[in-house]
Amino acid sequence: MDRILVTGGAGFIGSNFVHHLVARTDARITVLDKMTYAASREALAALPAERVSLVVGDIADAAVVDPLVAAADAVVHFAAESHNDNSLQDPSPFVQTNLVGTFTLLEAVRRHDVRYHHISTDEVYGDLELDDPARFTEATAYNPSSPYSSTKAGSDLLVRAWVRSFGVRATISNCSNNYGPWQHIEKFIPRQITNLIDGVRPRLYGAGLNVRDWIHAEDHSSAVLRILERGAIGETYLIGADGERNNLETVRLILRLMGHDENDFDHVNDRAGHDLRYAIDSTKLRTELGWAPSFQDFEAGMAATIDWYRANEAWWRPKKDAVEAAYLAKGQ
Ligand code: NAD
Ligand code: TDX
Repeated sequence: MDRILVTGGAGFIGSNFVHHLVARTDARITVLDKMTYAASREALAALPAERVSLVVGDIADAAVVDPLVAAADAVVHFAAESHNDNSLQDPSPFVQTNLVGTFTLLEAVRRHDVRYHHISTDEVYGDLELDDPARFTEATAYNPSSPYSSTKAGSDLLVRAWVRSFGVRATISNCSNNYGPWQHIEKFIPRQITNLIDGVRPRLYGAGLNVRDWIHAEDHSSAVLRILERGAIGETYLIGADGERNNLETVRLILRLMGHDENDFDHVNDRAGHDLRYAIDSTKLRTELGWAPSFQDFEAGMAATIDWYRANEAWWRPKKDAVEAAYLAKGQ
C-alpha cells in the first residue's frame, strides 16, 4: 500500500494516525478533510510535505471523492461528526457526514476496487449495566442510543452490505473512548483539563458513575494499522485497552494530577439518554492479529496529556469561550 487516503486526517485521531503512518510506513498519504470546527491544520504541520498532502473537501461530494479514491491503494475512513452532545442539539450534519459521506466513499471504493478500512465506535452496541460483568465483543447486537451512535451504526451496516453485496474489500474497527493530544476541548478530558488551567471547577454530568473504557489515541492508531495490514476482509475488530473507569474517578485523577483537592468539581445537568457503561473485549484483535496496547498506565498517559494542554494553550485558547458558552446555556 504505497498511497493511502485518510479521511478526517486533520481531526484528533485521524491526525494521530497520519503521524503513525509517516513514522511506521513508506506510504504517501493524502488527507481528505472538510476542515470543520473539529479539524486542525496545526496537527499536521510538522509532517513532511513530500509524504503528506491535504485536500480540503467533503466526503459526501462524489466529484471530490472519486479521483482521490481512484488514485489510492487504500482508504482509511476517520471523517465523522464525532460529538454526542452536538448530535443532541442538531443531528443533521451527523446524518449527512456519517451516513451519506460513508455511502459516497463506499460507492467510490466499489467503482475502483480499493481496499477500505472503516473507523467506528463501541457506542454502536449501546450500553451495559454498571453491574454487568459482560463486555462488548464482535458478536454483540447493535443497539445505539444517540443520533451520533446511530449514524455510526448505520455506516457500519452500509459497509457490511457493500462487502456482502458488491465484494468490497473492507474491514471495520470499533474502538472505545480515546484520549491524548489534539482532542477537541468539547470532549470530557480536555474540557476538564482546560477548565482547571482557567481556574474553573470540572463539570461532571449527573452522578458521574458512567463508565468509559479509555485508550490512548496512539494505541488506536497502531491497532488500525495492524488491521489494515493483516486484517481479514469482511471482518470486524474491536479495539480496547482494558481502561474502564467511571467519570468520577477520571475527574478526581485530573484534579489530583493538577494539584487540586479531589472534591473540587461540580455536578451539572446529565446528558439526555446518557449511556451508562462501555467496555471492550479485544481478544480477537490480540489473538488473531497479535496486537497489544503500549499505553497501559492511565495515570502516566493522563499526566502527559495534561502537560500537552498546558504547553499548547495557543491551539485551544481561541475555541474555549464559545465551547463553554454553549455548555453553560444547557446547564452543563
Ligand atoms: P474529530 O471530531 O476530532 O475529527 C473528525 C474530523 O473529520 C475533523 O477533522 C473534521 O473536519 C472531519 N470531517 C467532518 N465532517 C467531514 C466531511 N463531511 N468531510 C470530510 N471531513 C469531515 O473526531 P475523532 O474523535 O478524531 O474521531 C475520528 C473517528 O473515530 C470518527 O469516525 C469517530 O466516530 C471514531 N471514534 C472516535 C472515538 C473517540 O473517542 N474520539 C472513539 C471511537 C471511534
Ligand atoms: O463536561 C463533560 N462532563 C461529563 O461528565 C463532558 C463533555 C462529558 N462528560 C461525560 C459524558 C461521558 O460519560 O464524560 C463521558 C465522556 O464524554 P465525551 O468525551 O463526550 O465522550 P463519549 O460521549 O463517551 O463519546 C466518545 O467516545 C466514543 C467520543 O466523543 C466518540 O466520538 C466516540 O465514538
